[in-house]
Amino acid sequence: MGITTRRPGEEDDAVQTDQSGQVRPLLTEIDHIAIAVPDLGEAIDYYRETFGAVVDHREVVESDGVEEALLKVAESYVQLLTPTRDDSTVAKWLEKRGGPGIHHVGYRVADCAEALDSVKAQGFRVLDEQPRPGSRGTTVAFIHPKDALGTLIELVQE
Ligand code: V0V
Ligand code: CO
Repeated sequence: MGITTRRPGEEDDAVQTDQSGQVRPLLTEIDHIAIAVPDLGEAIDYYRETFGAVVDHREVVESDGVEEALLKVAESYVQLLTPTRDDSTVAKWLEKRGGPGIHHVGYRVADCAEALDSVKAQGFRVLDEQPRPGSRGTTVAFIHPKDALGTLIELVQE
């Protein structure tokens, strides 16, 4: 499974270097922490009343069966997510878990296709074979949580 060790000097597909040989990490920033909730309005109220957080963007993402409210925190977002239909994977997740909680982490990348190819080349399972549209005009791809230390990872290109 996911964890491998390498000896010094061994080839490492995941390490990208720039022209001067400096290591260039694929993940550049945390784009968002996604919290799945059964009631979006209540979750927005909680963040506003407790922390003074305001909604920066709202969107229904039909392909994923979710509605989101993005709260901006510095250069990152809290993505409050709720299912829009019973067969949404987020509905299934909430049902199984029995309540709200962290659903996934979105990491910003410079080039989603490049990052996805690197993950695939290392043999890790992905949920999107090709980058696809995410919310607010981003391009995204998901990595399977079973190949990512139990965390559903979303690669996000702005
Ligand atoms: C499921 N598992 C998780 C998980 N969801 N582990 C960590 N984090 C999660 N969020 C575990 C689950 O406990 C099972 O482990 C195993 O994976 C298989 O799960 P399952 O219950 O059988 O569920 P599946 O296979 O029907 O769906 C799970 C996956 C699905 C991750 C494959 O949620 C998916 O394709 N997600 C990608 C799309 C997505 O999440 N869209 C919503 C956000 P055990 O019990 O077998 O050990 S859309 C979004 O954020 C957008 C658009 C954006 O930001 O722009
Ligand atoms: Co997301």
